[in-house]
Amino acid sequence: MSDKKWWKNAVIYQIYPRSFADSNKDGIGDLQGIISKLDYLEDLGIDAVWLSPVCKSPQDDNGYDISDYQDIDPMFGTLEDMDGLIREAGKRNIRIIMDLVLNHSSDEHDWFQEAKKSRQNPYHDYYVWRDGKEGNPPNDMRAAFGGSAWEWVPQIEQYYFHQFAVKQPDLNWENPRLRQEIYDMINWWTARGVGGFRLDVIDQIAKEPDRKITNNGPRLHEFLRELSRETFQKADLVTVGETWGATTELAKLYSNPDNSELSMVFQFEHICLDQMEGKEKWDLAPLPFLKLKEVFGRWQTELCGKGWNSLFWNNHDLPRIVSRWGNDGAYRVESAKMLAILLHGMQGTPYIYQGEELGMTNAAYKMEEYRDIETLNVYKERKEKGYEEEEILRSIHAKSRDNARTPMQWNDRENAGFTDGTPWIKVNPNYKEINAEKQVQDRDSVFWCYKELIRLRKQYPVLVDGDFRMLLEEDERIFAYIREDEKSALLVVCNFYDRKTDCPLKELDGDMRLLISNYKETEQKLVLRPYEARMYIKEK
Ligand code: TEU
Ligand code: CA
Repeated sequence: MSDKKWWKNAVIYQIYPRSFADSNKDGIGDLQGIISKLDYLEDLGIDAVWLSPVCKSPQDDNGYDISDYQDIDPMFGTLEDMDGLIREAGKRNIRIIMDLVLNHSSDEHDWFQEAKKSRQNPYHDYYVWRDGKEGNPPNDMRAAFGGSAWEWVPQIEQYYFHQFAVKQPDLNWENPRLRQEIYDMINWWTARGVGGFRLDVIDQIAKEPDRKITNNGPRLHEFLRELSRETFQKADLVTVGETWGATTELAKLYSNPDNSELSMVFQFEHICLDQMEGKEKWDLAPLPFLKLKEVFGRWQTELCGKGWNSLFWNNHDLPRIVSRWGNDGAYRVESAKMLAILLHGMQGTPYIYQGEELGMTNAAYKMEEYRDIETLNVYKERKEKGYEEEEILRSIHAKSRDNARTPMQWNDRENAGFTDGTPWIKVNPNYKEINAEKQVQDRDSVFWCYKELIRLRKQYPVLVDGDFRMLLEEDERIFAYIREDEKSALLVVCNFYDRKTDCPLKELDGDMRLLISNYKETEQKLVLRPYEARMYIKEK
């Protein structure tokens, strides 16, 4: 391998704790629930688990609103449970990656409770305050979850800034005391044995609201370098930043191999393709397939040797990939495997979001069955704007974050084996057909395809180090590429659609050995059946 970073051939599994496994019948997943499923994760073969936030929180945004960074929310368990999880995972060579929400806290955090008492309070400057303009907010900036980004606090006659919900006031990174408190907190978690961190909306910390700058503010990389120096660089951690505003140029800074900032970032260029240009994710548009290939190809080639990619289709904010760009009807299994093979052949660290390894699907619920703050707000907002009910629901069915948040489907018993109580959100009714128990026993399942892909990544260094070349760039149905190092060439060829298609690939010669595919036998090498995907290797 090019260098010894453990996370370069790692596969990371994301857990959304409240929807994973419930141990105490309150209908909400928890840390003991996760511990009880570690054998399943070990069997799958993953190296690390990224836990969405489990710190103390009023749960206005499901834990992305933290009121105490150094305690566990009682809903999930205790600090002892967390230590137990780190220890038990460690026995299975699985590291625990925590979610750091550093752009904002909850308004119930002690810092904010103090900050809003008076302008002279020592914590006041931990947040971003401005005076109003003649009873109006300082400007017209909007929050991500709807409404103004400014909230008035009558006691001190000032507005505070929030890029997300009203209960998520933005932290002021300009303040060195705040930064130091954050570093101390991170080092405290590292000392407890945490293996890494995912950094929530990290490119928004250097905001300058007076100039309407949210992400990529002028001081961003200065802050990141200081953060990294004071914390991450002191240990062998993996760090991944969530950066909606990343370009390949910026990603090379974030993931510079000199380790001055982060290990890698999540970039969202491919994720934003199926929406109307310049509009919101709710404004649906078909996926431009050639553009998808162009985006992946560009990230693969531009970061090669100069940075590091993360590879993902899903997370707790995104719809299920098999429903989104695959086919969750007749070809659910084939298309889920195709999307897995397509992604896991590339360079970078793959992330698997809970249930993705089962081909779990979106859930088209009735409005009263949704729980997510963003979904509830967009419904209200679009109703007020006069959108038709049907159109709003179509967007929500396609893009609601709750698509990813329905309970993990463990078996075909009540509530999919997720809880013996009443689940906090409805279980997807297809759990009798789609569940872990069934798939673990079935070698042809989506689960086994993921398991095999993880194993291959450990076995073939070309998957980690090989450079990337896109093939058939102009083909309207086939996604094909080659990865190459001194010793071998690895070929991935996928039919992205539900119609049989000819495959004019000259690279597909006799010396290629099939490593994995989603159909039992290859009938004709140069014809791809619906969603057919194959990965070949050729030793030089
Ligand atoms: O998400 C960042 C973010 O920008 C989201 O609002 C995203 O745009 C939206 O979910 C897509 O529809 C992170 C977390 O992943 C998300 O769960 C949190 O709600 C958000 O930050 C605030 O902490
Ligand atoms: Ca519980």
